[in-house]
Amino acid sequence: MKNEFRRRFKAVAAAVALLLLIGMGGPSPVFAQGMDHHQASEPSTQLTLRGLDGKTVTLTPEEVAALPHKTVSVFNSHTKANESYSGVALADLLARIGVPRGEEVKGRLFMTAVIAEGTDKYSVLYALAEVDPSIHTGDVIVADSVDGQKLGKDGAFKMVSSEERRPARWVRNLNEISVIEVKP
Ligand SMILES: Nc1nc2c(c(=O)[nH]1)N[C@H]1C(S)=C(S)[C@@H](COP(=O)(O)O)O[C@H]1N2
Ligand SMILES: [Mo]
Repeated sequence: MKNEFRRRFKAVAAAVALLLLIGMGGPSPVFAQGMDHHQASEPSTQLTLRGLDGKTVTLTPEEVAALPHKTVSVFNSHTKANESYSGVALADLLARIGVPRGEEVKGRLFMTAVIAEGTDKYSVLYALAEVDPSIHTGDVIVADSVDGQKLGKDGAFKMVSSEERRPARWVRNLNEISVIEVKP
């Protein structure tokens, strides 16, 4: 009886070990996503904005550079450095595709999301209310320079927001911003 138990225990242990080995061979998608955050991605070269009614505008770095800029000074907890980004307020860009701002942000617009995506498909979500300077204290900008220099490996554009403890929603190589209604 005791031997039978041992035999079964060994069989189960071997199966578990095998499953663990297979698991290590191919990381799960969740694990893979956790690991990719330092990897270089294709540099962004343009920025496409998609509005609520399907209106789409694509801007070149030159077009973005010509718009009014503001500077946001942040502490990057990843690099442990102060950084000063210059860029265009996201609300100003969204206004170009007809997204309401200021006092016009009300009702169902509080269930509206702004999704920012990089060339590597990394994407993050902001609530429209977080992006509106009349509501939120934080600044959300599409930066095109840092400390007076081009962004280099971070591409032509990088989403940067103040008030974040971790720079996880700062999308490097930003190339697409879509506004969607979460509750249609
Ligand atoms: N395009 C893109 N941007 C991204 C990421 C990513 O994987 N792809 N990772 C994010 C995360 S989780 C962090 S912590 C920071 C890290 O940025 P850094 O490597 O430039 O410090 O970038 C953010 N922006
Ligand atoms: Mo991160």
